[in-house]
Parts: sequence; structure tokens; C-alpha cells
Amino acid sequence: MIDLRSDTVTKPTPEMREAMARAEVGDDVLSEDPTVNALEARCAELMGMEAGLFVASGTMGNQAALFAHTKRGDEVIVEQYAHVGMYEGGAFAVLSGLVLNKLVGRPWGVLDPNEVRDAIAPDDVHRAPTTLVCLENTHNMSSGTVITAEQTRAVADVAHGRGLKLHIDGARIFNAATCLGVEARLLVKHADSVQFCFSKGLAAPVGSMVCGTREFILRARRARKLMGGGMRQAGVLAAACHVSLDTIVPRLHEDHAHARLIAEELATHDGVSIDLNAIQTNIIRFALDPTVMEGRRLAGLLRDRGILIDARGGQKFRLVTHNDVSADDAQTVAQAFAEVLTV
Ligand code: TLP
Repeated sequence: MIDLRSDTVTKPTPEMREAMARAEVGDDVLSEDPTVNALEARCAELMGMEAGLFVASGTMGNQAALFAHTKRGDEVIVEQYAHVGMYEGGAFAVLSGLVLNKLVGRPWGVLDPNEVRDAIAPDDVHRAPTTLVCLENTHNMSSGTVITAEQTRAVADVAHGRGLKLHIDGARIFNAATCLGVEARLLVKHADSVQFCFSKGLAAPVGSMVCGTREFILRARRARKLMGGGMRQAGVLAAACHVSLDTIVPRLHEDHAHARLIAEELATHDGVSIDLNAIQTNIIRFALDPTVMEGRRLAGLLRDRGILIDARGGQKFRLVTHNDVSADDAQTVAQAFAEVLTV
């Protein structure tokens, strides 16, 4: 099957399995796993930050960051469809006692600095103190659109000017960097912390990284432990992540080209709503007019042709390209859409 439901479905590559088998390990709760320690140092360097913390998932990374930046009862400004607010089980409230102030991203998940300024709570006993702003780069719900360094800086300047911190959910930050043709560190330069995932487009089986100052990472490490995320011989996982950085990051542009190819085919069909300008990385979102075809029927016809898509949204779909979707697979998918949408 060509599985386009998410880039989380990628299987570890043979090099990853090899590296996992050979990994030197120790007890990471005691900070004694050499492979994890090396990965944390490598990622901190890549992000231009002081320290890193290897965590089990993107959700844990984001939530450990929120926990470490805030205190109970604080308010966090986020984009309305941000993963941290919508798809992490309400963990911001359950684990950290936070409330969210959700703003409309214009365009494509980018927060307007003036709207952020207006949203920051005044020093008033009626209001929850605003202490953190979050950005998501790339922005999942907007088809994986990218936020530039300048756009991030504009939000950071407002946040820092009022004593707030800025966290970036960079689950797919290397996709953003690839699209913009810049180093990832440039995109997080003005932020106080970043979380990025190895288990999405980077094809590793498990793991995310949080980076920030040494002092922040010490607090995030405590948060990771209390969330039950202290792992022991985690070097077997970190070893695959090293391979991601060596071999998968340099090929992400291929995933973007495959997404574009499929999106361009979709855009030729009546009844398909798709914004080609928003197809910037490896995520395609589109809607299908129900008079053309029921969503479930489309998913079924594609499944018959060996293609899996995320059809939980009724007439709204998401397709994600990744390391297990080859150039031939992308052609097959485009051809399949051409066939099923023409009948
Ligand atoms: N996203 C998953 C699902 O949870 C929707 C996906 O298939 O795209 N931030 C962003 C922007 C994400 O897209 C995700 C996962 C996470 C955080 C959380 O990562 P995990 O799944 O590792 O907890």
C-alpha cells in the first residue's frame, strides 16, 4: 500500500535498524546514555540553542516545554488550529493548568504581531497572566505551510517586549527549512524553545527533541520525568534519529516535489478545492464537492488501487508524502486521482 495518511507511518530504514542494533547505551534517566547525550548535543548545535532533551513524542515535547515555561493559571497565545491546543488531549489544561487564547492565523497559521500584542492580558486581577506564545512551523492544519524567520521574529519581538516567551512547535521544522532553503536554526533563532519530531517526515520510529537554554532544559527534564517520559536505554531510539539527520533531512525536498505533483493533478479536477499556493512542503489538504463523489467512496476507490488516504474529515482530506513514498508512487497516486475523479 502507498500510505498517505501521515508521515508518522514511515518505517525505519535499513540503516536505522543497523544503527539501532549497534547503539551504545546507558541509563538516560541518569544522563548516562552516550547515544542520547550525543543526539541532544548535536540537535542543540543544529538549532543554535544551549541544550536539548530527547523525549518520546512531539506531544510530550510540546507539553514539557509548556510546563517548563509557565505556571498554573497562566494563559498561552496560540493559533486557533495549533496541534498543541487541538490535538494533544487538552494536556495544556490537564498537565500544566493553562488556558489558551486562540488567534486566527493569517495567512496559513502565521500569527499577526499586532493581534498578538492586543491579545496579551493587561496586568489586571480579572485576567490570567499571558506568559507564552506558540507558533507551529510547518503548520499542519494549513497544508504544511511555512513560517519565515522574519515572521517569527516579528512575533518574538512583541512577546519578548512584554516579557513573554516564544515556543515553536517545529514538528516539521526541517521541512520548513528545506522549503525556504535556510538552516533550521535561522527559523528558531528568535524563539526561546523548539520541539521537533524524528518520527514524522524524518522517518525514525520514535522520538522528538526539545531545545532551549540549559536552565529551561533542566525544567523540561523534570517535566519529562513527572509525565512518565524518563526512558532508560533510549540510545537504541536515538541511534535511528542520528540516521534521520544524516540521511533523511537531505532528501526532504523529494517529498515536497511529490506532494506538488499530486496537488497539481488534483487541481485540474472540477469539484476539488485546493489552494496550490499552500502546498509548500509534504502536506496536501483538499476538499471534494459531495456532488462529484462522497468522500468515503473516493477513499474506497483509492484503497482498491493500493492507496490509503486520511478520509476522517468527510469531504475534507489530508495527504502526506514521506520517505516511504517514492517518485513512482507519487506518479501512481496522481494517475489514480486522474482515473477516479474523471469517471
Ligand atoms: N501530528 C500527527 C497527528 O497527531 C495529527 C499527524 O499525523 O500529523 N505537532 C504537530 C504539528 C504535529 O503534527 C504532531 C503530530 C505533533 C505535534 C505531535 O507529535 P506526536 O504524534 O509525536 O505526539
